[in-house]
Amino acid sequence: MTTTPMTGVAVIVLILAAGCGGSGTAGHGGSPSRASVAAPARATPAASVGNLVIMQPYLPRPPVKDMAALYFTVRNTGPGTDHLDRIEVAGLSSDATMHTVRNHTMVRVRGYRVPPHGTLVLRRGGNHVMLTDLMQMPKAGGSVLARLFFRHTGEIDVDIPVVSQTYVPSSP
Ligand SMILES: [Cu+2]
Repeated sequence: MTTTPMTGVAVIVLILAAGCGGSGTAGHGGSPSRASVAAPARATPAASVGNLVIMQPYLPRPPVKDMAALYFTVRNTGPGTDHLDRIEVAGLSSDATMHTVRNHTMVRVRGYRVPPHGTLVLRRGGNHVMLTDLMQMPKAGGSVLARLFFRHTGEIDVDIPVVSQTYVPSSP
């Protein structure tokens, strides 16, 4: 993903109000401004298998039970490309789909590429996992278990902390 220019607080509020389910462009039209461009603190790995490290997973507490989005970063320390083909969040939703944003419009994708010696970043305004028809309302401070299915590395289980709606990660 390319780094987007500072877009300001108004955009953040708009995204939060619209949530992941905002029809049209409002919910996915922009990215929150990055808090800092100076060397961010290195996040603690949440899970690691083979050459893949899952960093900084989070699920903002959704305003309604219809839909939630979750985000994380995958760091690939190896020389080979991998792909995230599927995600399950069995305790929260039977419908987890992968999306991205193109030309300010949310589009569903079949998966994400994890480049060699690179990172896959999911964040507001960009790649995200969307969960619909939630079985329960996630509570801030709790967590949900997600299983990520990578084509080459296989399954990685990740505990995803539920954070406040206003949470912005310090580093992607
Ligand atoms: Cu979405």
